[in-house]
Amino acid sequence: MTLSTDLERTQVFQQDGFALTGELLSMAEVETYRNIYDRLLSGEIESGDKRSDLASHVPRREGVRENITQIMWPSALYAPLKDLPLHSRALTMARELIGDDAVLDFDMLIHKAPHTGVPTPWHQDAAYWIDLPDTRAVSIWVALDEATLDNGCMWYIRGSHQKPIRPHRPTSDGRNIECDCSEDEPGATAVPLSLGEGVAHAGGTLHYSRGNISDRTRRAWILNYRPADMIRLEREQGMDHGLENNERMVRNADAADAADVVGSGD
Ligand SMILES: O=C(O)CCC(=O)C(=O)O
Repeated sequence: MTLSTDLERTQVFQQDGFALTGELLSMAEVETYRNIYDRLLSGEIESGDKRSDLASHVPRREGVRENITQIMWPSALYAPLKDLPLHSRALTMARELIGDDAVLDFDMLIHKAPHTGVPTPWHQDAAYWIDLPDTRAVSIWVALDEATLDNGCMWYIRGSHQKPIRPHRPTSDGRNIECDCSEDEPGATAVPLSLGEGVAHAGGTLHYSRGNISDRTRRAWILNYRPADMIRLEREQGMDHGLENNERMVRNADAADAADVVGSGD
């Protein structure tokens, strides 16, 4: 995908449910973020209950702490992040894509270590979230390593955000959620990225990534934006994406099967 203007990018985002952002970080800036990322991963910067395994339902190989490490709210765990360039650049991109009232809802890290080989389950982010009257939302997924098919680049189902949210269910250990989908579905598109590049997806866009079967690490920084009024509504209802309580479940009524309705997660 080559995009020449901002207008085209917004049109692609609205039509397909995802769009390339282009470069958001230079190589030197990527190094700064990698350093902080690795300090979070090693525990030098403490993440407490904000750290979990996005594929905890899959048996782990010996010596592997998480199949897929997810750390919610890095910007809350390490305050200087807010003064580094990514948050303001991603905010500008989010406002371009969903409107000037967009503000940061939450951020997170998703890391796939070499040879962990476990896919991120197919899901729509909106299934983790409570119902809101204004569903505009954008996640900006930023590659701190080259993202390829072999180390787990993102995959999307083009146009899926325009269809009803699919039924989701808790993963077998109840700690994350998933839905039925596959790379064989029409519109399935892999999005390899170079270092420092990003891809933006909508809250209703079906996505997943393959397991990392390569020798290389796959570090992604993800920033989520939605209208300020909707964030206010979410917070009033106790929904803070793991800032206080890092519990993930099916929360959106449309995505919940009758049996799975649990007040419900990212
Ligand atoms: O990085 C991944 O594998 C999954 C990312 C994801 O689910 C998201 O950004 O919402």
